[in-house]
Formats: sequence, C-alpha cells, structure tokens
Amino acid sequence: MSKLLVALMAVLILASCAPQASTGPASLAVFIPGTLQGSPIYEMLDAGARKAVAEVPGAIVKTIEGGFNQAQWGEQIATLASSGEYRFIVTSNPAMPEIAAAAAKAYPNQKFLILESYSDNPSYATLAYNHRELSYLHGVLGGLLAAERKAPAVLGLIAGQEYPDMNNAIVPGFEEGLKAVSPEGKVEFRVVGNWYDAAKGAELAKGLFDQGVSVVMPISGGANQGVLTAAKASGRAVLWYDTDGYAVEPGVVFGSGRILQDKAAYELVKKALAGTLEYGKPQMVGFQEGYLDYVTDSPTFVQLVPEGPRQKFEAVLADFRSGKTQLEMPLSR
Ligand code: RBF
Repeated sequence: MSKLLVALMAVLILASCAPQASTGPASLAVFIPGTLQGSPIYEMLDAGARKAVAEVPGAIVKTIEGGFNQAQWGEQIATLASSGEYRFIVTSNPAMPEIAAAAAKAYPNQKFLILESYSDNPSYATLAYNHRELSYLHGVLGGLLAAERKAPAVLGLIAGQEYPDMNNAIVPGFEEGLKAVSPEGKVEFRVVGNWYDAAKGAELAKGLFDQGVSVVMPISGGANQGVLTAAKASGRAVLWYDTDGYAVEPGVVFGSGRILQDKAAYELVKKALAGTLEYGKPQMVGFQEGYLDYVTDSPTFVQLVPEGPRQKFEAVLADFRSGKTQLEMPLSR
C-alpha cells in the first residue's frame, strides 16, 4: 500500500472519530461580542436562545462572553468552530458576519445564526432590524419633547462606536424623524469609543446639555448609565433604544423603543434545533413584522409626555405598525 494511501486512510479514520456537532446532542454556543451586563441587546439574545434550548430535550447551550477587545473575537469564534462541539454558534451585531468569515470558511460544516446582521453567506442565517424606522420614531418623539420644553430643535445621540448601521441608518433616521416635526432640526452626534465607559458617557452628555440640548438618546451599552446620571442631574430627557427602559431611571427616560431580539432569538434557535432554519437567505424586519415596537402603553410614558405630543406621536407610530409608513433600511453587508 502506498504511503499516500495509508496517510489518507489515517486522515479518514481520524476524521470519523472527531466530534461531529451535527450528530451528537444538539449543542449551541452563544457568543456575546462584549459582555451581557449593561447590554440588553445581548441579554435578550441569550435569554431567547436559552428559552428555545430549554424546550428541546437534550439540547445544551453554553454562553461565552467575548469581552470588549474586538480584535480577539475572530479567534474566539474560530476556537469555538474548531472544537466541533457546537451545532450552531449564535451571536449578534452587524460586525459579526465579517468577523466570523474566516472561521466559517475554515470550518464549512459550522453553522452560524447571526442576529442584527444581513448576509448571504451560506454558513449564516441572519436577521436584520430596520433601525431607520426605530430611530425615526425616536426622532419624532425627541422633536416633540424639545418643542414642549421650548428648547432648540437639537437632539443628542451618543453611540458606543461608529459602524455602518449607526452612520447610515440610526443617525440619519433620528434626524429624519426630528425634521418631520421640526424642519430646521439637527442631531448632535457623539461617540464614546467603547461600550462600557460610563464616565465618558456622562461627560459627553453633560457637554450636550451645556450647549442647550434637552433630549439625548444613548446607544452605548454600559456607558448609557453615565448618560442617565448626567440627565438626571440636569433635568434633561433620555430616549431609550433597545428595551423598555422607563424603569432604568424613572422620570428621566421619556420614550422607549424596543427591539424584540429575545423573540427573534427564540424563534430562530427553535428553527435551528428543528433543522428548518434557512441559511444564506438574509431577512430584514421592522415594525410591521412585529420585531420593533415603541412602548406607549407604559404609565410612565403617559404620565411624562403631555397629551398633545403623545397623540401626535401615537398617530405616527400607528402608521408604522400598520405598514402604511415604511422606511427602507440601507443595507450594510
Ligand atoms: N451594543 C451594546 O448595547 N453593547 C455592546 O457591547 C455593543 N457592542 C457592539 C460592537 C460592535 C462591533 C457593533 C457594530 C455594535 C455593538 N453594539 C453594542 C450595538 C448593538 O449591536 C446595536 O446596534 C445597538 O444596541 C442598537 O440596537
């Protein structure tokens, strides 16, 4: 027998002994690109995935927090894929399709479920949210609140970092919504530079308040806490982006948009475990599909936002919910 043939047989035997994620118990890894604490968008991912796993006998889930050094995420994902232990790697944020691409190429049998992303990579199932619609509504409410406070039509937006969905959908959508109620309105955009520095968040918010901004929307993970503290100290209003945030700082959060990432994660992980998830076919969802919402039935919202602006806002919102108003989300792949 030639040496080559022997070597080939050895490889085949070894490969047949290697862990086969597709045949063992259904096991999935939830990779958090950051930390769970301070980032409800990731908490919802984990909660939704865990709920789905709990309903499938024998299925196992492991959550791995990648931390804030983004340069390490690709290697961490590759380590998970190379272990062969996980039938699916579940993660979320618009940068992950690119970050996981090398691992997906090196381990073509590894499947990924990536939320808040849009990609036709055949190893990925992706679902993107229409951030333009959600930030538009925040802009409308922010503009109405600023007018109510007789403040300039200037809204603040404080982001953890810049990324295509932020620059191409969230900031412009916020400004479009503001301009729909105050045509001369403008958005002051500030960047923390990471997703955890509450002191920097507070400093940026204070800078905006000092220049007369009365409403600020933070999208900066753990740094949001600093924005809340600064807003409370100066009596300004905060718009909360990913979850129902009225209770995070009562009397300071005047509006809450919601991304139903827990629902999306639950549904898609359920499908993945049942073997019915489709790969390579990205989906985009918004208000009409029921994955975005604005929390207007909270007693806090009703109490804090006067009836006039509240009714105007509810009318705009109703048109998004019914699908009468739809905004196209610019794709970033
Ligand atoms: N949002 C968070 O709340 N916490 C984070 O740690 C966080 N890290 C992110 C890292 C990258 C590279 C990108 C592109 C986005 C990140 N986001 C984070 C934003 C998140 O994906 C989402 O866009 C916002 O929460 C708005 O829904």
